[in-house]
Amino acid sequence: MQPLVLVIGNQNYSSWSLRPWMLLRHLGLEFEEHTLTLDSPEFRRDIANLSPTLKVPALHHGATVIWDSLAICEYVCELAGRGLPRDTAARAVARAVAAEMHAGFSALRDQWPMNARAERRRVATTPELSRDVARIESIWQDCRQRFGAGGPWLFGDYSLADAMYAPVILRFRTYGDGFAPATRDYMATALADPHLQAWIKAARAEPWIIAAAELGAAQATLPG
Ligand SMILES: N[C@@H](CCC(=O)N[C@@H](CS)C(=O)NCC(=O)O)C(=O)O
Repeated sequence: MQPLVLVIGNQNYSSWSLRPWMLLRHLGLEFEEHTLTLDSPEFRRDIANLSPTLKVPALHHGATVIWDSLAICEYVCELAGRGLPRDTAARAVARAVAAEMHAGFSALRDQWPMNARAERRRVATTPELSRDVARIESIWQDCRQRFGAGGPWLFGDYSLADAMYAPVILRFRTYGDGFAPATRDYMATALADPHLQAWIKAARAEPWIIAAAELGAAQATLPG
């Protein structure tokens, strides 16, 4: 197979980059990372040659370039022959929840920007943000209950749907509180995942700060 090269942004902030990166790692497909620092002269210089939308992520596979996180996730599932549930109904629901993430949750995306290394941040809650969080909790609970019997992920085995929600796990960890038990269980599974841990470690090692994505006052750690 021709080598796969995934063009990504900063691991601390680039939520769209995290999704295909997680799926490639879980599918065991070897790939090279090409990192462009968001909001930098290097990004502006190089992106036009790497992605037609001038955004990351983009996957290069020989002469084929696939832009957009969801399209890349679908493509790598095809390459690997797995990554989506085998059952037709479960597969359709996995695609629906992935598409819902891709197209929606704008309050969550704006108000809780991904900041992989940050913990215990608190920002003011709005009704729109609360609605997004509640909807995501209900999606996760529904998928786990109806389709998750075969393993710890949304559809049992790790799938494209888990990859699409990986940045939400990090957002919930950074800003959230008071989640339902089912949410906490799924977050614990996702946060213990060695691939997500590797991403967080890489994010912590990055020197770049994007002020616009540094929201919320850090809460003091309580003694004891
Ligand atoms: N719908 C696209 C969104 C991609 C996107 O917005 N990427 C951001 C980084 S997470 C980006 O490249 N921003 C750089 C810019 O807009 O200059 C996808 O799913 O891949």
